[in-house]
Amino acid sequence: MLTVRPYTVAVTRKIPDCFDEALSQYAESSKVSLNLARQQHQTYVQKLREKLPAIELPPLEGHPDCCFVEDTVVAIGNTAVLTVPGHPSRRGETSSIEKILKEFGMKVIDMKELDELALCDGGDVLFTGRHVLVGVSDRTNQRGASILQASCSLPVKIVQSPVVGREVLHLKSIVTHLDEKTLVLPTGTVGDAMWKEIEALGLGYRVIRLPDIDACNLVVVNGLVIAQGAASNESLDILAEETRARKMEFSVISTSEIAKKDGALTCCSILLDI
Ligand code: CIR
Repeated sequence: MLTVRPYTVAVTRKIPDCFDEALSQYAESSKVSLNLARQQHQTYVQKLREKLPAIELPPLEGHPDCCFVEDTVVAIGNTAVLTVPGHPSRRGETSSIEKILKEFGMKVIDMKELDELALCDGGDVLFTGRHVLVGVSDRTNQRGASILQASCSLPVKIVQSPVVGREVLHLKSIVTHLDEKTLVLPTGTVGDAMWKEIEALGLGYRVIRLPDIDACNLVVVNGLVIAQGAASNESLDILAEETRARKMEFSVISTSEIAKKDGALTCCSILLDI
């Protein structure tokens, strides 16, 4: 069994005081408990720390979505493409991320300097270890995907799906990977539509279909698979079995407050293999 290669450090950002003003297009609107959101975020960071060092950047007040650091960069190996997030309110989040990536000695490519019309949220970019799958969505356009194709050392495959940007926010809201050969998608029409697109690329992925979409956004870090507590028991049982079969660890954490702002698990960290 292949395994994704080890990550060496994670970058996270603490939740700002203004978090209740973060964007929310897909979740049912309800007021966020800032305290609980911070507790849940802290649990997430601690969970990552079981497997690698995790840096916690201070919150960017005035940027309610700043804890969703995944959207600001696509980093593979020593190269990082700083994105232009698809939603205008999020564009001020990238410069402090650029700073830390440069401190790590990474080669940073600034998307906006290559094409001022390019857009990309990291949540639309799935790095499986073998490929980079990019979902074109409301937040990521073809021009952004083309820059990734020109910048990444691995094959970058574009997934045109009618469901991303309509039924779900990002590609990774609906599909992530368990290992280099296995993707995780929901059952039902939304998952069917996405799987049809990916299968048509002929990349040789197997698929695990889970009964609910909340279970399909997994963080897989150095042998640990983290799932969202909002997932159904049926999905969690399948994941527990699949991770056991791969000799991986499996953990479930609650991120209910983060989900109120359309945040999944992957969005709260940048995983670097530098
Ligand atoms: C947004 O709409 O941009 C944020 N409220 C949520 C971003 C979640 N990002 C992610 O899953 N990669």
